[in-house]
Amino acid sequence: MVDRTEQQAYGTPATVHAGGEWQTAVSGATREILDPADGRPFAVVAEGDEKDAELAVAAARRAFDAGEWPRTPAAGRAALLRRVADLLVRDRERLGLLESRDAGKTLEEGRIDIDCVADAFRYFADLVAAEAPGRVVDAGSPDVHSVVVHEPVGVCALITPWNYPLLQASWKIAPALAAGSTFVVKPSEITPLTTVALIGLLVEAGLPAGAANVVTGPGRTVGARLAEHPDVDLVSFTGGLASGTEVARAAAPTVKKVALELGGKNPNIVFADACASADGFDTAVDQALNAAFIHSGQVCSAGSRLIVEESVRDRFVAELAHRAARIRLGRGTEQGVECGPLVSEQQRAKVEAYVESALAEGAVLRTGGKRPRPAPERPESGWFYEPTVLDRCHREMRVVREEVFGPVVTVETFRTEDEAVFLANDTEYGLAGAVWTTDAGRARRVAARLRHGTVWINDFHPYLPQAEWGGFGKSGVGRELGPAGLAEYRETKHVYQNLAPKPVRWFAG
Ligand code: TXE
Repeated sequence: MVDRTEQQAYGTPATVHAGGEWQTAVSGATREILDPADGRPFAVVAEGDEKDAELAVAAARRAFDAGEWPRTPAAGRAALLRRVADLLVRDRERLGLLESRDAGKTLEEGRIDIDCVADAFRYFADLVAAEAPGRVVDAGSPDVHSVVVHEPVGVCALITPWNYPLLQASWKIAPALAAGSTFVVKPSEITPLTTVALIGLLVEAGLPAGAANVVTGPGRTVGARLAEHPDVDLVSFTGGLASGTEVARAAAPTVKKVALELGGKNPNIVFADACASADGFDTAVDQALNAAFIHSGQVCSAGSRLIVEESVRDRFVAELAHRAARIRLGRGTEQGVECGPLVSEQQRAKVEAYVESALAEGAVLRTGGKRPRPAPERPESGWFYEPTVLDRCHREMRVVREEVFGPVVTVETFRTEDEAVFLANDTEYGLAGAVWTTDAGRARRVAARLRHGTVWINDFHPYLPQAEWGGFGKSGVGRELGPAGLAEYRETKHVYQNLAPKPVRWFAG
């Protein structure tokens, strides 16, 4: 049973938001949101279905076709986005805490997420504010004025996952609004709270009614209806490969624009030269730890495949396992905790099954591979799992090929640069990868050969709002962030104006 006072303290109503109104789900259904640290409910949201999706799409359609937002000049749209960023900063503690409780991350990670969300709003505000209104094209005649303009794509369906709930929503919402589009967002059914809260901030910032709508509820009802809806012009999805292909299939008959961000199986290549000095070794191990275990590995760009040069493998893996075993697991809001639980019981069961299959296929467990002992900061009812290092892995293993999305790193080795590149690219995904080396030439050569959307050299995980994010292969279609992340939410139009029209006389009559 949820404590109503606690729910009110977070300020997230148990309603959907369509057409500028907060309202209960049409069916009246609700869903309890569980805290992954103890499995207990701590908030209630509306459990929408297809009917709520219908209402929200109709509202977004009206707001696009007849509302003021798509016709608001760029400076006005940028000003609103900046107001939203200021409100996010004002509410950083509340939202950071909400994200920590909902997604099971540490409070500090929750706060950092909110900072990154504010940065995304500011970035897209600056981008549209600085843009030229169109590109004049030389039509080869003084009697023709030809210009290419970018217009909002229309009604956008935005479907988001549970690992970075507000951050992933903001990478879609901020550019959609910057472009002048309207939207319906459907957050993950298990982590909807900060997205609902963000809609409140958009309303407070003065966004016209109907431009922003949120429907909480399951993917198979709300999400599927949004993806197939004929009045939706674009669907942008972040989540797993299986659901992403479903979304693409549902969207196909209406030929809407589709953007997909579907995760990865990301290589972290460590050359022996990077470990030659004590500092170099310490840094490479520290970053491999961060790459694999931040947010319990529930990160689309997690460095879940360590590909290390054979000559340093034993030393590297021993130190990695030693440090992984010392990571302090617990409730994200507890002082001193470094890593939270997995997001759900199902996710932990999935991780456990992958580790079991890896051991059956011959992997050697260096640390982890089980649930931790319960402790005051780590109740038994929470969905915790120990950081796990699996040595002696090879490319045929399921754990090496499929996205585990948990605190599990596999170790493969190489002897030559070619072999390292081969292993790194030996995946159906292609989201991100890293190379560690002190040889600048090798770093650039390897980076150029990696078939991944982001490549880090001597680093892991940083992203920039001004640089595109997205994947090769089955990691997705399209890009988020950067100018391309704005372009997703636009249509391109060529306007050709003849200043001196005359007959063409193609036809004699
Ligand atoms: O995500 P889903 P799930 C991976 C990770 C995880 C697996 C499954 O490996 O174990 O995916 O996780 C909505 N039509 N990632 O099941 O299903 C759903 O309601 C429309 C990678 O939690 O992909 C939610 O809002 N929508 C990842 C969103 O899609 C549908 C992040 C994502 O849920 C739908 C999360 C449908 N048919 C999991 N089915 C990343 N790349 O960041 C589901 N949804």
